[in-house]
Amino acid sequence: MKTLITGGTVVSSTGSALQDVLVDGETIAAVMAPGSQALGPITADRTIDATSRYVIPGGIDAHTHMEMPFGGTSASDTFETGTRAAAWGGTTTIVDFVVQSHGQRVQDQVAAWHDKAAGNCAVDYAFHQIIGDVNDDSLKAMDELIGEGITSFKLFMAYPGVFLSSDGQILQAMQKGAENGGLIMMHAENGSAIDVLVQQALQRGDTAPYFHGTSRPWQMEEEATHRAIMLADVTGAPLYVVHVSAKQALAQIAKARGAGQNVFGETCPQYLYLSLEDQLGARSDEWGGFEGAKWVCSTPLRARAEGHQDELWTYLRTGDVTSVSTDHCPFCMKDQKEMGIGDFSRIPNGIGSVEHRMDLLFQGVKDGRISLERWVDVCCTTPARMFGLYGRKGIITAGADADIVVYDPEGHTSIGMGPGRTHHMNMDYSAWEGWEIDGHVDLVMSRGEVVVDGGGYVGSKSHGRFVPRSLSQNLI
Ligand code: DUC
Ligand code: ZN
Ligand code: ZN
Repeated sequence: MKTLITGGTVVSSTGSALQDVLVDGETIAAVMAPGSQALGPITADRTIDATSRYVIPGGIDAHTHMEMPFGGTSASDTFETGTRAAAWGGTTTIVDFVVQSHGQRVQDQVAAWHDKAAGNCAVDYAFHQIIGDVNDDSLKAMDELIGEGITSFKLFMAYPGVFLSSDGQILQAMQKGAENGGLIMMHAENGSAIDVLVQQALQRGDTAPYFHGTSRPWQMEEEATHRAIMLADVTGAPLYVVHVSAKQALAQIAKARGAGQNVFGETCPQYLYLSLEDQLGARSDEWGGFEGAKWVCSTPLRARAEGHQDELWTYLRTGDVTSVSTDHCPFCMKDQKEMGIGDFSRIPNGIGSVEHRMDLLFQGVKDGRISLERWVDVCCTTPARMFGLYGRKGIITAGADADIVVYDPEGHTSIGMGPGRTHHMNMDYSAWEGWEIDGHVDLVMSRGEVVVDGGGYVGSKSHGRFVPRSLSQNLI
């Protein structure tokens, strides 16, 4: 099956040009000047007219948690519903986290995640490994996983008693990363100190969702980020700090990068757009003092008065924010977030955004925050390079997988659950209700198969495949 995408502007991380794209089966066969006869007359089985639209690589969301057991419940999107929503929004690869908690064996957990995902994904998927219990067995598994295409390992400085590793354990895992080339990903918040602040807030009677934010102040993120950077420096491990929300943490990352260290920062749409004041402090008639639970996640949304959001956009433009993922970890209000009525510490942490990342970041282009090419870079190309997918994913070039999005810069997307709005994630609310985007995902192709077309999902849950990853291709 040959498909010719004509008339569009192909956008890469480095430039844009009017080009035709020929897809043959699952891969891109050629990227050519419009109407080029260099390959002789082209006979395609199907032609897609992309006139006036951008043709970009499929998005890569390198941070999702589908059906993850967490906070006494499980993330509400399954691999099936979550990857379908991803497809709707122009994301054609997710990298999800296999979870190893205390007492669990890493390899058992990897097998469990393969079982959950196989045959249930609308788009391609890969895995990172959470190491929640650093011990001889899990350190050995880190070597084994590299050979199985799982080449990045998340550690936690937060969540004592659940995922937190001591500094000594982190050091050991980093030594392993330095040795085998695995990328160390870090949830950087000082969990022990935060736990005390949380207990003190609850004892004062500060039980509403807003106090989730105030009990995780930016100093706790900056301190942990700095500590992680120092530990990485001692060991020589490459370090990728996930879901950075504090501008001070990013300053630490920028400083380390300036010194030539392999340190990278990820942020998420919620930290670019949402805030402690507007969302965690929200009190609609429907939810009263509890509405802010919709946006309880960690790291937390930060105070706009402190200027984090604007500064994050700046770091995104200048390169010290390496990429934008969602940390997609959805929970419903009913029966899930509600567990924390009267005690914010029981609200399961997480926001669902896998469907909206490409649109929300495109709005940054429209608003003059980032360039068109940087949009593709932070959403598609650098995530591919960062996580060993580049060449196959994250780029429109001959030989790459035909993961392609046709994006209309003059289209419009209304996000939310109301009529005429878009929301396909398995949640009973949208964290982005009412957001209006000056752009639209018109068509999504995953390995040569159209999965979203003309505003409808036409894919299947048997399409997505596990993608083994190489070591990071993005080290300094
Ligand atoms: N933070 C979240 O908000 N949810 C999942 C895990 C995490 O670190
Ligand atoms: Zn985390
Ligand atoms: Zn996460």
